[in-house]
Amino acid sequence: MIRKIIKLCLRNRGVTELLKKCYDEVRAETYTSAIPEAAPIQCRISAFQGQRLNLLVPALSIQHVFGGISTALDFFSHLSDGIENVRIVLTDQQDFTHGDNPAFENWKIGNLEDQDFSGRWIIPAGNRYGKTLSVGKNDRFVATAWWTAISAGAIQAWQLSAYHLTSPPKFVYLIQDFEPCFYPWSSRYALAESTYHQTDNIIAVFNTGVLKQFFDDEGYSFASYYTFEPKLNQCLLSARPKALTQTREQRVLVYGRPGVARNAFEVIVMGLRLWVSRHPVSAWSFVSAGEPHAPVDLSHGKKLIPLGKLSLEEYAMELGRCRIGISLMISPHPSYPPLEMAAFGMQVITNCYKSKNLSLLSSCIHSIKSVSPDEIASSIERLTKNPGSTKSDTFKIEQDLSICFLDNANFAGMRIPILKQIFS
Ligand code: TRH
Repeated sequence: MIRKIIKLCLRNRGVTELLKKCYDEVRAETYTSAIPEAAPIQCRISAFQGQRLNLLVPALSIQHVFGGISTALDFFSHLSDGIENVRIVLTDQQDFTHGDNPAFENWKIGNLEDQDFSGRWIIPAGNRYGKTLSVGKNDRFVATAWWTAISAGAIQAWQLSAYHLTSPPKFVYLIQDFEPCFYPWSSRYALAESTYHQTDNIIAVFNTGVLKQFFDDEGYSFASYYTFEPKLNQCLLSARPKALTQTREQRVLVYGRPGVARNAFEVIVMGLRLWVSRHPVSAWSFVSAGEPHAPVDLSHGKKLIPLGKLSLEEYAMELGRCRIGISLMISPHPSYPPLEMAAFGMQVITNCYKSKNLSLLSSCIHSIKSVSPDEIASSIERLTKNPGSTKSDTFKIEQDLSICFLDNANFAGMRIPILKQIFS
């Protein structure tokens, strides 16, 4: 069909002009002046007097839960431990059922318009136009992404005025990446960056010291902050012993998310193609996990086979089966997959970014300094020549990664001080 249209256009200038006009008109009509995710959450007075902790998170359905949301939920579950009244407000999701994430089957699902009840509630707020959230004097908020921080700031200002408080309540801001860089220079870039200013009434919680270091180096300052180091997902930790009984294959696992720009899928594919062109005959196979995509031709009969988003159990089995992993993250945050691959004894290719250098954490991690197809192909070259043992040296991995990744104490010590700060 597209080929037919192109042929028609090439033959007939008038058609080209007509199509161009249509295109410009459609574009003009679809230009938007709104950033929907940053639409304010309007509040209404609540008679609810008790202390209540609220998590503002974009989504909760299992297909949206990767490292970022999973960590936010884990952090919130630690912070809210022992607190009777808790809400999870879904800022981007319009509907939620227990089937969307069975881990929350004991929570009640409400609506923005509902009156207040005690207990644990999930409130989808993706469709909030003309609706209000009931907010009491003692509601406190945890933001988890830049647009949720904008909402938390607006709610804070509303509480100050609606309840005639003498100072604004503080909110917790879980910072898991330098989010302006998720966009080109743009409104979203500017809005995301704006959340790192005027931080007097914010308690920042940084996912990793290396990310905090990046903020310091860039000149941002937070009056009150905490940092924690990532830990291995509980489900992966449980699946690890069984996964490590497998014999490793000549198989490369790519963290493949073509839809997430910072995972640099295209460069990985270019690197794989380059390596295959240098080794047209080999026994290595290539799989990609993270997001569904079409199989990618690597030439010489090799393909990058997509496995899609695996369940954590299936992902664990791949981690125990493949020898080499490639997982890029063009940001100051380490991201979880390179650490997970190393924790399962794979040889991992990832990238440095400013002061981030994961090679310092484990001898299994090989961080490339410049992200180019040649660097990737050369790293694969080195690792295929010396791919390590077919069994994982569990003791060595544990020694390498225990401090940062395999222990469970990452939120210890911050719960009580944070609760004191926000509820004082
Ligand atoms: O949420 P993420 O996309 O990434 C973010 C980024 O690093 C972000 O910038 C940072 O803010 C935040 O994490 C902390 O998730 P990430 O790090 O890519 O981790 C992916 C998780 O998804 C990993 O813990 C395991 C899981 N996973 C699956 O469930 N199935 C799969 O098939 C794969 C490959 C991973």
